[in-house]
Amino acid sequence: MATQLKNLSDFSETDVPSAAPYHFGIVVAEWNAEITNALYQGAYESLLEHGALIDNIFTYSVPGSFELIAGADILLKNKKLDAVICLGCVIQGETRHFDFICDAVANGISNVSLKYSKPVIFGVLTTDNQQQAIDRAGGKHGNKGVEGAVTAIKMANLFETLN
Ligand code: DLZ
Repeated sequence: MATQLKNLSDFSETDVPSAAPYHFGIVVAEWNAEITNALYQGAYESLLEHGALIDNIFTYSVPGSFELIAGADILLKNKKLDAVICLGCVIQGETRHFDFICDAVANGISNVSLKYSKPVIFGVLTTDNQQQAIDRAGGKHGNKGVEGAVTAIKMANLFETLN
């Protein structure tokens, strides 16, 4: 259960509630599949580690990170979920495509979250190059998929507590 904090010392980054009661959606972008598969593995295993049930995790793939928005929207419209984790990887290219996609995905995901009043997690790597992405998909800087799963569990728990 999420508890109301009285002072900062009550807070611990390592406290993760049990994921057992919750239903999760995971939407994974196919672009940069090597990276997004690693994010997905991290997120999925982390949900299970924290007690989520296999039958309560619903995974779908979409073509690119831009489609994560519609993917999350469709999932929340059609399934009873407590949180959706969006996983993607956008790598800087030579055009402004990068900026448009990153802005659209960040705004779109937060709009879907507010529309359904459910946590929709931004597990999208936005990097200058492939190596930076590898470093954050199970490499030396951790795995953004794991971070996304832990965030989803914490937020599902918070929404449950406050609703
Ligand atoms: C078109 C495009 C480009 C150039 N780069 C990426 C990327 O680095 N990561 C990603 O997830 N998707 C990319 N896309 C695809 C767009 O997200 C989207 O799928 C297309 O623009 C079609 O809507």
